[in-house]
Amino acid sequence: MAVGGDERALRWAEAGHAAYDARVAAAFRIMGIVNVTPDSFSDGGEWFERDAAIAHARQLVAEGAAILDVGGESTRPFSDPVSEDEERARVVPVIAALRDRGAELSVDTMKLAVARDAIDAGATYVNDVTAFRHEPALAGLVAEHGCDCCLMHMLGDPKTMQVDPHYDDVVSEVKAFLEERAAFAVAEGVAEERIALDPGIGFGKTVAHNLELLRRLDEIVALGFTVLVGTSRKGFLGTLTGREDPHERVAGTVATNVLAFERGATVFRVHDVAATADALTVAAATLRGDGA
Ligand code: HH2
Repeated sequence: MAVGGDERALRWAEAGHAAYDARVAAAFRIMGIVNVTPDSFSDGGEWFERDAAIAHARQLVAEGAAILDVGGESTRPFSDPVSEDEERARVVPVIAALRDRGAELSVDTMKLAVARDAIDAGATYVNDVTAFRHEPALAGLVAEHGCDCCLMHMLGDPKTMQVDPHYDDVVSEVKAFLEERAAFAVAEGVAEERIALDPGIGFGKTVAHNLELLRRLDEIVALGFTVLVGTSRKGFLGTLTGREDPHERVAGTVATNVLAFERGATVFRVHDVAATADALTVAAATLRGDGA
């Protein structure tokens, strides 16, 4: 059975691999996706019921998730926004139930009020796909509580982003956007080491844009911030492999995460935690040249 980072570290340490272990465990963090939504593109409705979401989240921790990303609003292409009350009612009880369960708790929201209640319930990470553009005051909230945050690139909004996206040079434009948003966050008081930047795979991007961002991810890593990627089960993997069912895109997801890891990304937002943990453990050991 796949095990969580800390548990894996303990087992390896017991087996006499203490040095190897600490370095591999520090190499990457897996963010397990907990969608408390009826309409997410790949698992919509599967975990909408509160107890099912909580049980699923615990399973993801057992599989190696260091962070749980709890979301109550789908951002899939063409999705409709959800009211603040509805989003709060979906995510806050789930976060409260997961407190002290072995993973850092992230709330996937663009709304200040939802983030505030999620933080009160135990979240210490805010994942905002608008990078503090929807509600700039979210940056101050993150700073005040010393939370981690993820700032993601998106072209337009979910309703319009996949309508003929265009860039002259996708990597430089995404990089410039992320650099500007990170500077904004820092100016609002967020510590640099609390910020992760995310190219926003699938958010206003064609298949070619997504592939170029992954291929040249080192250019975004060069900004000096933690880099997070979210390719999990996304449409471009289906286009490339012919797999229409998102559940069948695990191998494609793993391939992109290994490539992104090699280029310097260290946080991986995925549905399939066990497979990703195994792949990144092997990739980390290989790149470091260590023997197990
Ligand atoms: N992708 C999704 C949602 N949130 N956050 C970050 N930082 N990066 C991503 O790539 C990202 C994200 C979309 O995936 P999912 O949560 O599976 O679907 P939905 O938005 O339909 O709930």
